[in-house]
Amino acid sequence: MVNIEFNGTKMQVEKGSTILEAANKIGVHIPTLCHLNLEGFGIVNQVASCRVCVVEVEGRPTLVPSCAEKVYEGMVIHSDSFRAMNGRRMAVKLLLSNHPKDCLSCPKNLECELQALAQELGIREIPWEGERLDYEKDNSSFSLVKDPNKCVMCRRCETMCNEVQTCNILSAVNRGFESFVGPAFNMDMADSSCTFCGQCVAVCPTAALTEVDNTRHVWNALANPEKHVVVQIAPAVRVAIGEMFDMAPGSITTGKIATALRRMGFDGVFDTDFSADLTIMEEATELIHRIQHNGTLPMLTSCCPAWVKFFEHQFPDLLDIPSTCKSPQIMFGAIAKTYYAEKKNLDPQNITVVSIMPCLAKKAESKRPELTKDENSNVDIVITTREFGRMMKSAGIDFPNLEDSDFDKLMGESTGASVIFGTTGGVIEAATRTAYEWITGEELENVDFVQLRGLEGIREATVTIGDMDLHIGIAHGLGNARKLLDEIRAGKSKFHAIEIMACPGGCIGGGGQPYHHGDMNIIRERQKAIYEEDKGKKRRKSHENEEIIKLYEEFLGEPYGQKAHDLLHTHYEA
Ligand code: HC1
Ligand code: SF4
Repeated sequence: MVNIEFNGTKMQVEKGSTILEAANKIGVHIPTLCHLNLEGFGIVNQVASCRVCVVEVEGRPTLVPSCAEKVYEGMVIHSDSFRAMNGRRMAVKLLLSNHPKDCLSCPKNLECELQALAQELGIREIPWEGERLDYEKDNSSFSLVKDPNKCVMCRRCETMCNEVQTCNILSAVNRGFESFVGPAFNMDMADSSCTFCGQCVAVCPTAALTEVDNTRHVWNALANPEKHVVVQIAPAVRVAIGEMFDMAPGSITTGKIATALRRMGFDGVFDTDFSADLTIMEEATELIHRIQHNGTLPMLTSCCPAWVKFFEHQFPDLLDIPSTCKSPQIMFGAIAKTYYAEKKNLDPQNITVVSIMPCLAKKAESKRPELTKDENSNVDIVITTREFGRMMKSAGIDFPNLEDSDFDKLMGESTGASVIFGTTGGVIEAATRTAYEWITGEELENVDFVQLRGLEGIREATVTIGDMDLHIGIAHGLGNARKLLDEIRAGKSKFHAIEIMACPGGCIGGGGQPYHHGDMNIIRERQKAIYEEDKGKKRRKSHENEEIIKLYEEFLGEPYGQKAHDLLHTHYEA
């Protein structure tokens, strides 16, 4: 411990802390911009580039950045002096002097951290009109938009992409005033090896990186009387969307979502959880098949599209490792435009499938050539949780006070196994529940495989199923995934099955979720809510979903059979 004096109060703080950490511990607020503590990964973006957190230290000629400066014995700090406050205001004014001031129509309006800082620091005028950057926006991808003119060089996206995700797409382009963060040579994002995980978007403080906004396409479809518009909602959305309406993180809002979607005018209100149960039918069968027929092991889950892009780009020699199952979002599109169309006597051409996903990569996934070549089995429009929240706001929907309702029949039933898809560890737990009963022929009484749960970046567990010990690995965050993949490549993997999700926490931490600013407590609350929803379900194993049983009886035939192969499985390309 060291003795310091902070804003006139003497105290002891841990040796090695930064001034900012000391301030946080004693409840003194110092504003920050570039600083980002990715607590769950033990990674801190500490570039000290924005100078928004400067404080005065007695005996020092200049103000010092509190995020990078460590405390020492006898240090006397003032974060509330005129000089310190003025220094912070100056830093923000300088950032604003060359920032585009189109706040009213900016995609980050009211969610921008620079705008919030200007408000917090009471900035009412920007005395200088600085030179502006004038770069083209990068609209090349289906997932994200890059606007270099709004980049404040905080480097948060770079840390996320390079250190957490190990994708190494982003770095400083150009020098000095001309600089911004982008891919090498400022190539189009679509031409880079970007996975579209959207984690850079999740941590960008301004609108330099945002999601592609598809909301107008949804409104247009809803306004088109020729179209029968069905919607699916992903597992993780239901435990996060409430945050956009000041509900506590982890509020479970499944019933309110169904009501809101009906009010917005959707003709069919359905659940991706339904097709997550369907995925388990196929994936558990595939796993058992691979185990019993000396197939390629380990088998890796394939429902996370950023993860799929990652292994296609970075591990092209391992394309036979992932399951061939399409993701639940894409399986939903395939069933909506075939089985549902048949049952409802609709022309698939007139059905528009909308997905509400916590994820930016789901937008790109829905446009993959092999998943769109048959227009009668695809997803048409993908929006994120955030876009959905904004749509409800513009429609004047009082979300927190909506009554609950159920999803529609045919593709609306789900089990607890599908709900847990939304968190890291959930997909493999769901598959294990089904594989256990199918392999042993016995009823699984305790469905809670708690050893597979948690938020550790890499987890492993052994589950005994009959006379077999099933070795399971789990990774979330692509940097963690890379470690397991390197082991497989080196022939050292001990696992039979591995679940990988690209985003920290799994889909609950997706790049399209309400901004959580790296706060792992929010992720924890969302995760708790997922397991709570699972616990409350009448059925908790995918193969007990009665609508899924009927779907196989009436339409698909056997799991992993020919029709299922044609509609529900895919392939990967390097
Ligand atoms: Fe996910 Fe999935 S769990 S990938 O995280 O397998 O996005 O929520 O919809 O498809 O079900 C996302 C979530 C989601 C799919 C499912
Ligand atoms: Fe990197 Fe993911 Fe952002 Fe692409 S979307 S630049 S992979 S963090």
